[in-house]
Amino acid sequence: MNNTDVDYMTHAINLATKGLYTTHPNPRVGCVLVKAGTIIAEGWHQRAGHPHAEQIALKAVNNHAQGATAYITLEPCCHYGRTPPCSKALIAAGITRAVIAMQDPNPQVAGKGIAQLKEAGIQVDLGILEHKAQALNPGFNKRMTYGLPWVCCKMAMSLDGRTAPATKERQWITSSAARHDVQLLRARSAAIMTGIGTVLADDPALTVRIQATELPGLEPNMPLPNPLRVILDSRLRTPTKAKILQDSGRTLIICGTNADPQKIAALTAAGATIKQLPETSTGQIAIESALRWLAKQEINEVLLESGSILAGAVLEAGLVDEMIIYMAPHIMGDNAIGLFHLSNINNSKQRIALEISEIQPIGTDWRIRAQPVYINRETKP
Ligand code: AOF
Ligand code: ZN
Repeated sequence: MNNTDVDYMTHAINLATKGLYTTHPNPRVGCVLVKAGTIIAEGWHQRAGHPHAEQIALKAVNNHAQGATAYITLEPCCHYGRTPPCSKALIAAGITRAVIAMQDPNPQVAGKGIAQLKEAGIQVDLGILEHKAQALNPGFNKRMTYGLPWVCCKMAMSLDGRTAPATKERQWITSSAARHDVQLLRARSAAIMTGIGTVLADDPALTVRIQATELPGLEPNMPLPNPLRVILDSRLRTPTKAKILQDSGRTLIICGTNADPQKIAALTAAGATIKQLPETSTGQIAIESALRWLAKQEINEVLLESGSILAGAVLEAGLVDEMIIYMAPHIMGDNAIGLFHLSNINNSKQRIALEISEIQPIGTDWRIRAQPVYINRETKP
C-alpha cells in the first residue's frame, strides 16, 4: 500500500514529539523528506540554537533533495533567528512540493515562509493534520498569538472533589504512579507556578525528579529539564529557607510594587529573582500581568501547581487553558476543601463549563483532562 500525505505527516509529528522536553522556547517541529515514495531523510528540532528540523533532514542528504516532497509540522522559518532561514535552504535543495501542517504563528514568519516557497515555484499544501500539529505546541502558539503562556492547572482530588483536609495536616492524596505522571508534566513545562499559600503550607521543592531515560528525546548526557519555579507572593512572605530556594534550580518571586526592600534583599541573597508588578485593588498580584510578563521571558507552558485559592483565581480570570485532575479513590467529606475556590459563583448560570477530553487510569487513580469553555475571551484561542 502506498503511504499517503497523512502517513508521512504522522511520522513528522512523531519526530517532532521527541522534542517535547527540550525545545522550549522554540516549538517542537518534525520534518520528513520523501522522494519517489521513499523517505530519504528526516529531522526534528531538539534545542533552541540548534538546527531546525528541516536543516537536519537536509543535512542528511547533503542539501540535495531535487524533486522531493518535504513534510513539515510547522511552516518553515524565513528569518535569521538563532539559525538561518529554512525556507531558503529547502528552495536551494530543490524540493518541488511542501506539505505543511500549520502556519507559523511567530509574527516574524506568519505566512512569509510559505509565500517564499510558492514564489520559488514549489507546490504548497497547507493544513494536513493541523489539529495534531497545533497540539504539539500549545504554549508556543498561545504566546505568539496572544502574548500569554498556555496554563495547565494540575490538581489532585478525592472522588468527592476535595483537594485537602480542612486541618493543616498534609498527606498525599494520589498514588505514586500519579505523582510520577506529574513529573512528566513538570518536565515539559517552561515554568511551574504556585502561590505563597502553598509554599507556606507544603514547602514544595517543585523540581523535576525523574531519570533522564524516562524522557524520550533526552540523550543520556543531557541535563534534566529545569523549569523556572514561580511564586506569586505579593508581600514576600516566602521563607529564605523554603525548599523551593534550596537547590540549583531557578526561582522567580513575583511581588507587589510596595514589597519591603529588606525582604527583597534577603530573598535575592537566598538565590531568588524578584520581579515587582502592580497589585490589584485587593492587594493581590494581577495574574494576567504576571503571565504576560512570563510570556515576555519566552515562557511557553506554565504548570500551575497551587492550592484551591490561586487555582480558583486563575480559573475565574479565564486564564486556565487546560486542567489535569488526578482523582483518587477516596471520599474526604465536606469538611475538606473543594478543588477551586470560586468566590464569584453564586448560581448555576455562573458555572464554568468544561470539555473533558480524556479520562485515563493512572495506578489506582484516574487522570481527567479538561478544558474550560470560556465565552467571549480575547485571550482564548
Ligand atoms: C522551523 N523549524 O525546527 C523550528 C522553527 O532562533 P531560531 O533560528 O531557532 O528560530 C526560532 C523560530 O523559528 C521559532 O520562533 C519558530 O518561529 C521557528 N522555529 N521553525 O521551520 C524548526 N524550530
Ligand atoms: Zn527554520
